[in-house]
Amino acid sequence: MPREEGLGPAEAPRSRSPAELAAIALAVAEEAGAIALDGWRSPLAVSHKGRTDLVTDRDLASEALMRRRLAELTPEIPMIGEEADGDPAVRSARLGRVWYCDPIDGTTNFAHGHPHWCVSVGLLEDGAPLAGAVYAPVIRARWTGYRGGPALRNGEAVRTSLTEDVTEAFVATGFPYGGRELEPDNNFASFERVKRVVQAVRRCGSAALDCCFVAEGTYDAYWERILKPWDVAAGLAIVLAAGGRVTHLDLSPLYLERGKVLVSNGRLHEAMSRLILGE
Ligand code: LIP
Repeated sequence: MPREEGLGPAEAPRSRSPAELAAIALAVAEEAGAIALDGWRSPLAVSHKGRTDLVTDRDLASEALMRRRLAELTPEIPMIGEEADGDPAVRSARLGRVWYCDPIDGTTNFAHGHPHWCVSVGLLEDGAPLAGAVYAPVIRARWTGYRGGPALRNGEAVRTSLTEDVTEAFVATGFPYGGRELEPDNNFASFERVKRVVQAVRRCGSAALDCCFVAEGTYDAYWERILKPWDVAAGLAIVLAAGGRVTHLDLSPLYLERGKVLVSNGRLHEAMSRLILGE
């Protein structure tokens, strides 16, 4: 079918397997993670994209490495990164394969010397998660996953949890930058409703890591209302490979540009959706 003009690059050849692409994602994440780690708890050049939305010189160096290496390894696949929002035509096309990369997910933690941050390299195919790798250098953890394959943590297979009772659930969430958004986008009411029912709620500050913790069964579910595609492109591929479920908060099929992400072990998904939405 001829592609309409202005939809971005021609559809990438689908020659590489998801397994090969996950291995490429991990190799690039490890190189970028080493660059970021070198600046962790060191003097940083920090600037503000918004009142609380930070970017450091390490975010920029990590993303530059990602862009260079992915162009070398997969020249046929475009890349969208957090710090250079990328060609809107590519983001809106939802066709073919596109890398979505977060050079440091958990930038606020990183900038304050907190260990909970990672590098995330995800691949979407026609808008859906195909493969991904997340590398958290300080905690020495690497997760990979791809469609039809296993989810791995440091080379060991992982699966989502078996928790079925929402009152026993150990879950995570996050809040948008600024925190001045109005309800429901500030997530305050959802947090209160969930907190009153589940066993515990964590807010650790990295969407990619929160997804990986669901994939490995540490968390039973995670949700957030205002996320960018690069925050979760890799993490969602890993959750799906681990047998988890991924939707919007209202259980509709996920379109990453909309944010409003709910991931879980599948067993708790509908109960979590009702609590989050107050239904
Ligand atoms: C962060 C997410 C986190 C969310 C923050 C921010 P960043 O991404 O990982 O879950 O709560 O608001 O979006 O900006 O550190 O790459």
